[in-house]
Parts: sequence; C-alpha cells; structure tokens
Amino acid sequence: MSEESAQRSSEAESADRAGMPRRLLLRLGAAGSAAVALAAARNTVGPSLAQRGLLTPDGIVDAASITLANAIYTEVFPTSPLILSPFNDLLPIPRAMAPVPTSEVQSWANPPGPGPGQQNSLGNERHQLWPSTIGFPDPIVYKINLQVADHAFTSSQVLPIDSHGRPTVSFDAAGRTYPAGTRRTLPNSTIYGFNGTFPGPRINAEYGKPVLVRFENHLDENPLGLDRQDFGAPNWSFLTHLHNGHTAPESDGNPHYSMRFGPRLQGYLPRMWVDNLYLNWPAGGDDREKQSFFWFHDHRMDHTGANVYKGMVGLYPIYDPKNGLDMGDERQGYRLPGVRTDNPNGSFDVEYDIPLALYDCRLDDGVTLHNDAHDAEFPDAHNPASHPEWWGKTFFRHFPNHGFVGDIFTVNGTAYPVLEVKRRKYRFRFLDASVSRIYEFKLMSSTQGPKSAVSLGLGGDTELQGQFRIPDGQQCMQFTQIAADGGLVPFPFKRDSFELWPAKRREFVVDFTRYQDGSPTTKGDVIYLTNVMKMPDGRMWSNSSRFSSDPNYKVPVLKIVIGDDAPDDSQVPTQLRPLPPLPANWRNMLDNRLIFEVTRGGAGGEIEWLINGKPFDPTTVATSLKNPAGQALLAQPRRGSFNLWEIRNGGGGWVHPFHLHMEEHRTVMRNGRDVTGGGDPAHPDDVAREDLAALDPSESVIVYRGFRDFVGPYVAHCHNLAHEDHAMMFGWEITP
Ligand SMILES: [Cu+2]
Repeated sequence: MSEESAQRSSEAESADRAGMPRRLLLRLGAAGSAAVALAAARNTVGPSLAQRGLLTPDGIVDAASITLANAIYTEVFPTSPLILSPFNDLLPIPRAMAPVPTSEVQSWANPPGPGPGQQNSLGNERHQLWPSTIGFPDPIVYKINLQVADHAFTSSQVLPIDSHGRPTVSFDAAGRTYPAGTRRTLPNSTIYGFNGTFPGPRINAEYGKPVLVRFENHLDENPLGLDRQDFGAPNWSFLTHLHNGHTAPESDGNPHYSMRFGPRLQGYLPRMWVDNLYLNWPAGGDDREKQSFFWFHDHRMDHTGANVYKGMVGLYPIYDPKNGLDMGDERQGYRLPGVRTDNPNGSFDVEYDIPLALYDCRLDDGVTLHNDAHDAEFPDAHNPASHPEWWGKTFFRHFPNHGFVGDIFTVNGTAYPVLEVKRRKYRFRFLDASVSRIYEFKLMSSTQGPKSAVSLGLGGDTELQGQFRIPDGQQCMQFTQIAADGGLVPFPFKRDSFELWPAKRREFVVDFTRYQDGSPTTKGDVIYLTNVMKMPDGRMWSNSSRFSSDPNYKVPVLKIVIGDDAPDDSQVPTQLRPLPPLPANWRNMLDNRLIFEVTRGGAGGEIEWLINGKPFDPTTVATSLKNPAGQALLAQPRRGSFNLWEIRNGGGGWVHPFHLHMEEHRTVMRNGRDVTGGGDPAHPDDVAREDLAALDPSESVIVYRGFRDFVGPYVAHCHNLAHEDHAMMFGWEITP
C-alpha cells in the first residue's frame, strides 16, 4: 500500500467510527458492533484477494476463488547459500537499554502522563491504570523507534548452492551474475527493527518498577536507501505486543483493540507514536503470578509474521527484587545464577544470565519465484517474479498454507555463533522468535565437530535445513529447567532435551563444570547446543524425540567453549515459585467452560485458518462452541472472574502453538485427562504457568485462568504466525 492509500484507508477507518467514543463501543459489545464488523471484515479479510477479484460482494471467497487462490501460492523456497566458516562469530549478548533521563522526558513536546489523550499521538486514549493508582512510582521511560536498517547474519563467506547441495550461480544488486563455485560475501538484509537492530533492545525490568516505552514509527524514513523488498506491513505500520505482559488493552498491542480504538487501524502508521505502559505488576497483585521473561514483538494485523521476520523482536527479562528472590544476584533469594551490576544510567546488567532468541531464515537465491496472495500489496516488486537483485537477503513468503521455515538457524541474530563460558553455572533464557519453526534442543559433545550436510552427501530441502550436522554428537549434559512461559516453576526439574515452540520461553540452569556422567569439564572443551527436531515445513515436525526420532538429524546451532574457572555463588534451589491456587471445585466449572476449536478452513487464502469455523473478526468477540451445559457463550468474561477455557486442535495433522494474551493459565486437563497432579509426559510444562498451549495434532487442553485488573479487548491466536496472519485469531473482552 502506498503512503497515500494508507492515509486514505486511515481516513476511511476514522470516518466509519466517527462519533463513536470508546465507552459507547464498549457498551455496544458484540451485537451492536455487528454492522461495523461486516464492513471491517471486508477491509481486513483480504485486500489483495479483493484486488484480484477473488472476493464475492458478501465477503465470502467462492469456490472458483478458492481454486484461483490455491493456484497463486508457490510453496517453493530458495536454498540459502552455505555458510563456509560457521561458529566463528561471537554470540551477541544484548546489554540493558538505557532509560531516557527524566529531565529529557520533561522536555518532550508531549511527555507521557495519565491525562486524557496522553497515551498516543492521535490524542484519543488515556492509560487505564496509571501506576500511582496501585501505589507504584511513576514509570521508567524508554524510547524505541521503529527504523529501517540493515543487518548481517554472518561475517562468513558463503558458497551459493542449489537444493541438491550443488554449487550454483549467484547475483548481486548491480545486475552481475557470478558463475557456480564463486565464494561470496553476503549483502546485508533489510530489517524493520526496534531502534534499527535485530534483535532489538533488551529492557531489564523489575517487578514494582513500571516501565513506559514510547514506540515511535520512523519506517517512512530510509536514510540508507535500502531496498524494502516485498514483505513487512505494506503501509509500514506497527503494533507492539509485550508477550505476555499483564497489560491494559491500550498498551497491549493487539488488533482487537487497535481496529476499534487508538489508531483504528491494523497498527500505528509512520510518524505516529504510542506509549505502552508496562506496570510490572503481577495479575491480581499476587506474587505467585510473577513471570520472568517477556519479549516484545510486532502484532500488526495480517502482517505480524512478516514484521517479526523483518526484525521486530525485543527482549524483556523481568526480575523480582522482593526479598531479593530473583533480582539477578546469586548471593540472595533463590540464588539463581547471575551477578548484577547497577549502571549509572539507571539500568542494570546481569552476568551469567543470557537470553537466547532463536530465529530461522532463508536467503534469496535470485531464481526462486516470488508469488503469493499478497503480491498486489507490493506493486513495486512486480511479482510474480524472481529477484536476482535481492540475492543473499532474507526471503519471505506469506504462505498461508504450510507456514514458513528457514534453513539457516540464528541465535540472537547471528547464524551459528560461538559463546565462551566460564567453568560455572549459567542461566539461559530461551525464546523461539521464529515464524513457524519448533525446535528440540540437546547439549552434545562431538569429537569430529560440525560437518556441512552437503559434505555428508545430503540433499533436498528438508535435509539441508540447518546446514550443519554433528554426525558423532552425543548428549553430554542435562538442562535444569527453572522457568516456563509463565515464570519460575515450583520445582526445578532435569531434562535431557526440551521442545521450544514459537513464542515459548523456557529457562534453564546449565552447570559447565561437569558432564552428566560426573566427570569434570576442562578448559577448551566444546559443547554444542543442538537441534534434533526435523521440521520440513510449518505443518509439524517429521522427526523428534517424541515421534520417530531421526538419530542423524543433529544440527548444532550454538558452539559453547569452556573457558576459565570463575567464582560461583549460585545454587540450584529445591523450590522456586509456588503456583497460584487452583480452586478445589474446579471440576464443577467444566460444564460451563468456553470451547474454541482451531481448524484449517476450506476457503484458503487470507482466511485459511479458522476458530470455531470463523476467520478473525477484529471488531467483535468470539462465541464458544456449545458447552456441556448447552450454552454457546460469548468470550466476554467479567473483570475479576476466573474460568476454564478449552482449546481444541481440530486435527488435519497440524500442530498449533496457541497463545492467550494477558494472564498466564494453568493446564488442568489434556485430552480429557486430569493433569493437575502431574503433567502428560509429552508435555512436562503442563505443571507450570503458561501463556501458550502446545497442541499436538488433535489434542485438546482445558486451561484455568483469570481475567483481572483491566477491562477491554484482547485476543487469543495461534502463534504460528502464518496461521495468525491468515485469520486463526479471536477477540475476547473483559467487561466491568
Ligand atoms: Cu496454528
């Protein structure tokens, strides 16, 4: 969409809702906004399909359209060039971002504050709950600009290869062609990044100390004159969600909110800003609801996957200073690994406490056709076409069918990095920031070291995914899990491997002084963080430890080198954070539960993925399937209530990482079995608080959760971002 047409649609959106103030809309609820819903659905279900004449006047894709829509997908991906010197670039470890000094904030033309119109640049919102209301100090202020920038995934030279692993031709932006066998240096990829970096800034937060981030859109500026290619929200809008902060709707960055309030668009356009207020306050003020690792990422409707893949990822570990329990100081509280340094600028850093954000990508080979249902939104690309001028830069297809998996695996923005550790314990905070890929990690040693899959005679897209193997890799250490999505678990537990689904966080302590057989490590020893899950496409894995493991699929993603001894005051505690109470009579709530079934629809295209048979409608709340009590309830809980929600995977051989915003849940039943006394062995984290339900094919979970402290619109959705962007999402709302 051009800037001009973005402006036009912005005006149209505003006109649609002119004179309809927020409170009125809230009161109108689902029934009253039905008319608005229909109009909005036409705008949001699929502009590109509409432009191609594939939408019928009533907004339903007809049978002929389905055939056409299916015909316009190209599910062929390029093979990325082979990285020739992996495991040489150092793992980037983001330092804590500096807050904006108070004096500077006060000099802003529109400083943050609790008053009417102070929450965004449109002047139409206020913060629902300013920190003083709950006895908290004013927020620490950060400023993050959305920027066009460039990023290098590796400093290594590369060898262009085809899907059989054979050397092939390559290209450059100047129109030159290089013969097969020519080693190349990669061009930087264009990113849309928080402050222009990937991953974006890291904010080290603390409970009791609210944070306000002013996100400001500068994506209309392109100072380096970079090629924007054909993905990323076409109108350059953004919508930032702190996953899974206990946050008021206006700061939550979700499209059920943004289409109705605030920007009244899928996201905030260039030159707009929004103040997201993160109270760093646990749900219900209950310490047992405290979490430990958030991330902030784009949530712009219809282009979340593209925007996240284009770089909109930031890290937000949250510490708990109360009684020194988890404040980044291993000498007190739970004594988890971490040595804290308070910086003069008000931030703090914690050594031995390292976030690891996993992200897979593909680089353009210059010959693969760019072709999908979104092409009309990027007219400058003249798709369907191949783009030799983009050779070596990130390749993305919106791909409503199978999702999107890359063949280069990166950690903290660097492909196949190396980390030197001291001989002591570390805390690792894992995050899957990938569009669709699920990982399963083990810690392995290897005498022979990594070999390229090509050099082992392997070929074909699936076998080349990950590029490298450690054929003689053997598990040598265990992980001690200390946290899941929802924060510290009640008791640490050991794991030989763990799965990491999109948007999931898992935290582990790893002791680098000893191997699992008890023998000591020595300086210079090498350990590989190794992915053993083979996932050929976004549907699901073909091989993992749980299902037909492939002993040959051992892809090293991070090389860890043992260094010198270092003091270690940390301990692995026997107990961590207790779970919030589950009412003894929770089974009595089963009949009245809300039921949401995620399925693959028959319509394809923009509305391929459905919940309870419907594509996402941002203007209204979803309706539950009929529950055992015979009711089809609206997803409209009252503030302060608790309920059971069932999420069903409607089958078809797909897995779905299903995410519910705003409060952590606890799984009470999986596949009809009570798991409160101990999880399903396949899902050991069911005993933890989570915000993401991992659903194997045809599985169902029933979760218990609360709806506290705020009112207004939220969403729940599949976090396979290709599914989310093609309508597998629903709106829900907390009413006063
Ligand atoms: Cu899904």
